[in-house]
Amino acid sequence: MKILVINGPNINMLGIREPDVYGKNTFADLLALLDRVAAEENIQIEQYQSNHEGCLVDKIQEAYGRFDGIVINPAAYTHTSVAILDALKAVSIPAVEVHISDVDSREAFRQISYAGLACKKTIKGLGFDGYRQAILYLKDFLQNK
Ligand code: CA2
Repeated sequence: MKILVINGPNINMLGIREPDVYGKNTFADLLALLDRVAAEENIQIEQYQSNHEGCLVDKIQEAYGRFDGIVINPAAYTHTSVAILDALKAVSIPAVEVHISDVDSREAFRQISYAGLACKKTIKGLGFDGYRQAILYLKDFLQNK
């Protein structure tokens, strides 16, 4: 089973600012955590981060025929990007949307998600554990489909 984990803009800055919103752990901590989860669950994962919308679209397209599932935190592009929504629909790979913070209790513009419209599930407000839960959800979904 192969899962692609995609993170959008500024996620690579985690732990540097706004620890009250996103926690004090760094992006390197997140990468290491997910590598550990994958090893424990016997899942192959690839992790990708970009600050560029087109690169995220390219990566989703490249996943077609190569990955069984996608975990995606499109970060700010969640709330703006029809291109990412269309790419997820185009490849039709089961996807789970993750947000570290509870976007529903923040500004109104963060309560709109385009990417989420193409996802099986959205996990928000659980910090880094949301990514772990997304991987476990996809594992279960893919094994029982
Ligand atoms: O809660 C989430 O996971 C978000 O996707 C994070 C995005 C934000 O734009 C979304 O609305 C919710 C932001 C990513 C990280 O941004 C940073 C900002 C300051 C310092 C470090 C990271």
